[in-house]
Amino acid sequence: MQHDTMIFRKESGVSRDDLKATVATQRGGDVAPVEQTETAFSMMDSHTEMADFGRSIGDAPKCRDRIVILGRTRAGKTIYLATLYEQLWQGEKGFHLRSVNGQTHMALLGVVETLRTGKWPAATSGLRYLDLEIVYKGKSRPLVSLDYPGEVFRKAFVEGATTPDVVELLDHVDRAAAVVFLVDPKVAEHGSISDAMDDDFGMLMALQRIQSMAAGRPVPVTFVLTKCDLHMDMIRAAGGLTEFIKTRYRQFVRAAPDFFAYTCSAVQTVPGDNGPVVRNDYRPIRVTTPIVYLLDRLAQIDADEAQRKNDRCVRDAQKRAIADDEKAKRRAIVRWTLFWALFLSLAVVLGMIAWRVAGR
Ligand SMILES: Nc1nc2c(ncn2[C@@H]2O[C@H](COP(=O)(O)OP(=O)(O)O)[C@@H](O)[C@H]2O)c(=O)[nH]1
Ligand SMILES: [Mg+2]
Repeated sequence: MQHDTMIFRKESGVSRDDLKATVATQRGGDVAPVEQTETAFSMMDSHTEMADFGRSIGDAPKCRDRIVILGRTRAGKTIYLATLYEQLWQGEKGFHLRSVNGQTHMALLGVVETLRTGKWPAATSGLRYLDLEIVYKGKSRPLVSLDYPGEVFRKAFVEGATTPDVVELLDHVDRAAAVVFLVDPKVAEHGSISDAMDDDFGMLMALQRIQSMAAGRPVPVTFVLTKCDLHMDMIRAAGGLTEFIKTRYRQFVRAAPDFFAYTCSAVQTVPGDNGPVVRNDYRPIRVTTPIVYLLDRLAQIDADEAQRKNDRCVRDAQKRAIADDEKAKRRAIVRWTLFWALFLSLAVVLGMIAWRVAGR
């Protein structure tokens, strides 16, 4: 199976008419950059308004500490996370995944066990958190997925509802230090128009909210097309991954500053009487890649921030040293002035006394 990866990167400092998106198509580690021109800014102003609309609920700043996995219902979130868990549960030293609570462990293990018997797990209903902690290069970060039905996304970002499920989804989104968008590409190709638009629009809204609430700190994003054991031919027929994403998720591509996109397949399937069934010897393909990318970006962002903080401290210390120096100089001038004033006064007094004594 051929899997593709690509990086969309809009170069900063370009004019409105000349916004460029550099698309690198990566196959087996070789990166061949391809230039493409986008006219993205015409959409931006109305997007900002829409983001503000999404921001009206619970807009106090939250601690951005986690990698958040977002996707509409049936996007493949649960199976993606379960296979990620399976792969990293016994991970190498310094790179592994653990559940924060027993429910998450049981839920994911249950999914893996079902998949290993060649069956699909039952769909999750209602809102449900999967709370994990990922350890990478010795540092741990929360990794959280929220399972939610598609209509909650719609209520949150299209209708602007304030129901508890919406508040919970927005709270989840607002805690993102980094985001994995999981998308089933078949929805864009063969799903209903409203589902396809909801996918694109919903992701755009979530992205806009994340960007508008991030207070200048970059929030790295990956865009993952799931179930590609089945969908690679469809993606190739559309002109490849780059073309597929550019043409099927236009709003998202225009709004995202840069993102890493790739195909993945958590499991592989064989045809069955009632649709594809899981091969019990499945091998998760590219499930760790987006997470590693995000963790590396976050480490870089943290390092840059620490460097900036350090530079600020050095600058402040220098400023303080200069101010102290100035103060010391001023004090010395005052001291010497007083000394000479006293000395001269004393000399005058002594002179006068000597003159009087001499005059008697
Ligand atoms: N062929 C294939 N189908 C998948 C894969 N991942 C998920 N699916 C299908 O998508 C359905 C929904 O997956 P699920 O993880 O429950 O989606 P969620 O609602 O986003 O959590 C599953 O029941 C499978 O039929 C995959 O890697 N390959
Ligand atoms: Mg689920």
